[in-house]
Amino acid sequence: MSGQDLDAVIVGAGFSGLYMLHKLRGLGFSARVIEAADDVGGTWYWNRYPGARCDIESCDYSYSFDEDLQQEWQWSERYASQPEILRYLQHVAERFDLRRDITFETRVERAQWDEAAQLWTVSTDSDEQLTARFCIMGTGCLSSFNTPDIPGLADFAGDTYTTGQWPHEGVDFTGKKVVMIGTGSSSIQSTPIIAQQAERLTILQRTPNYVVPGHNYPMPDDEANKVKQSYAELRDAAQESAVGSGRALPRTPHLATSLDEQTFLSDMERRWAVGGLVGFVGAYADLNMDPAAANRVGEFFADKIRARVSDPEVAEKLIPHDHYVTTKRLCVDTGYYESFNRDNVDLVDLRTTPIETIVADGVRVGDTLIEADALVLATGFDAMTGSLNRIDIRGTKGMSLADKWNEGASSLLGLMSHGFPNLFTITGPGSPSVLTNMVTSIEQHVDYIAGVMVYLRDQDGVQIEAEQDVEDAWMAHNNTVAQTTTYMSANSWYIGANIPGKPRVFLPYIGGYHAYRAICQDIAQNGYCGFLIDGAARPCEVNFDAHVESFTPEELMVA
Ligand code: NA7
Repeated sequence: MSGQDLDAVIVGAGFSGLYMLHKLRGLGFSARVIEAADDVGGTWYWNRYPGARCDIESCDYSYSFDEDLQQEWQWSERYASQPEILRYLQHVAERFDLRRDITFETRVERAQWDEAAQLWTVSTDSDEQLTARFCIMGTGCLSSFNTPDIPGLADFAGDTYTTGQWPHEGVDFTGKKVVMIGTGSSSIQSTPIIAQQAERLTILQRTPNYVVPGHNYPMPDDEANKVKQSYAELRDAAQESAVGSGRALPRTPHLATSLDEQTFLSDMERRWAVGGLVGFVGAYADLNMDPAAANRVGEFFADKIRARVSDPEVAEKLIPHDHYVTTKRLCVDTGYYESFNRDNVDLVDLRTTPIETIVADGVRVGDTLIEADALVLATGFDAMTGSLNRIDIRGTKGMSLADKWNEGASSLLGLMSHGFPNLFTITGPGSPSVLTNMVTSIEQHVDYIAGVMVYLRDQDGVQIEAEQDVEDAWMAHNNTVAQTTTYMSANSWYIGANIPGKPRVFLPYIGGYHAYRAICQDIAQNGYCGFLIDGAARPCEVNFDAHVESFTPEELMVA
């Protein structure tokens, strides 16, 4: 390599960056990971709030790339807690000797494409500069925390905690009055634990969410062994699944709207008894498409809330009313609703009484001061684009990626964006990512990116980038598929609605993991058409619609 430090710089040492490093090493590429934290883990390094846990079953939410790894690692619970996932990733880093190629406590600030040299120059906050043929972003989909713009936030005299940047030493809320803002997954997981400690916990809710029970349990040895013996089938099933999960419950072969009451209820009860989100998201062919189907399922959820929350007024406040089930990320709980049956937990509906201001000793909601010693911000993330836009990424002619995405993120397959040669985004906008089991999607992307790099190397090529026309076609396809669903109607972070001023584009690809994977394969089999190799475009006949399960209203009637 002349004038070049590495084949690839990888940003981030979470699930994406770790596997990318391992994969590239195995293919003979030189690579270095740059990581802001002082250890591996990514999302699972930062999100240490009490109760943080994965919503996908542990055996599913784990790497499949190495048989010995999956045989030797034993998960202790059905859904792994944050500390266990972090230990797993630390184990992976040790096992594959990854740390020697990771620079910790260093944040990438800028990445610039040098057109003449055809190299990326990556600059960090420690004034280091690395040059590499490829720059690969493993920056995560939910890693740029959203600090709400609430008047007086800086005036609060007590301690303020954000769920996505929780203190490593933990927080003891014993004897404290705690106010938590937000009722997404992070709040739903942490509420039961904070409620047990705090003298008083007040939850400030802007939008209630749909929540399914996790039914978490310690994994008995015989079940863990059974899982290990069936990993091959589990992983195969994940590859064929719309949500990239080998544990997804099969779709009921009837529409939610066509089932008689008794059959519908017994089907929903069966799913409820299993628990977990992958049993619900694809339960019926019409669920994500027909408001009537979503309402029927939503009413089932509402009745569950009424049954679990003793105070009927509180129960009604907790029932979602402004979006269809699944259109905002379904949450999974352990004891969330029961927390509201405690004497020391209050729920405030911000839609009825908004926050006026935060003051030194609490939060003023309407005319009432809610006293607080501690404030917990569980206010979410600038999803999918936040962490990419935080880096000053400059492509051809100095174009900034953030500027290109000013009107909405755009990429080919969530992997590459025209004007940014040799820059890959793992689970970038336009990829199935957050609508799937992230680990399945991450492994698919890493393998695919590595495949592109090997193809380029085999062709003696130097530069590859998305072709603008094909990128536009991909985004149009993504939008068309999203428009057929109820998802577009919700003010979700999927669409950027949680960040003031963020352009509204449906960010994740909603055609399903299996369809996405098949499209990627078609493109690869056609010589990676849709990607310009050293500036040369090739015709791309790949039909994006071919693999997507779609239903016309007439077909829905008979599905
Ligand atoms: P989420 O799901 O984005 O939840 C954030 C919550 O914070 C949500 O209830 C928001 O209400 C609320 N929020 C955000 N800003 C404000 C302000 N200014 N005032 C009041 N309430 C506010 O983030 P999580 O961390 O819980 O979960 C993220 C993902 O992690 C989750 O989906 C899983 O994939 C894992 P809103 O709904 O916007 O009205």
